[in-house]
Amino acid sequence: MIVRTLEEITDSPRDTKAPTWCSRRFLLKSDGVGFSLHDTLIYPGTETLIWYRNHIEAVYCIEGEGEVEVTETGTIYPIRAGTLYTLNGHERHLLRAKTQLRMICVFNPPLTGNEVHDVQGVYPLEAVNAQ
Ligand code: 9YT
Repeated sequence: MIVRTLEEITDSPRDTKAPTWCSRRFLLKSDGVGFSLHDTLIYPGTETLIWYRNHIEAVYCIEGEGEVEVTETGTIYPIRAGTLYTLNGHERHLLRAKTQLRMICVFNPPLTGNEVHDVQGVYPLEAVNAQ
């Protein structure tokens, strides 16, 4: 059994920081469970371009208010606590946080731990220096 707390992950190597978000990565590829699970904060007033070409991500909002726009269609979905969106079509999207969003994110295949988006909003299939 794997047991971890937010307190021990915060500011550890499992806490990945980007300009518009931070991601507390509770489960990673090295844990061997077939997915990764993250507690992510999206900072208020930000917009992030994301495109998971190599991964499926499910995102469950537990705090905050914002929206996600599918760039190909322009469709906008509001996000608030209790909203789940799943990028099962590898949709390129813009994530906007009106207030700080707290999201529980699950990735398949699992992230290795060091991924941050490149200029196209993409994570490589496997980042180097896995934790
Ligand atoms: C919701 C979302 O995709 N945020 C970006 C960070 C990502 N959740 C991660 O790497 O944990």
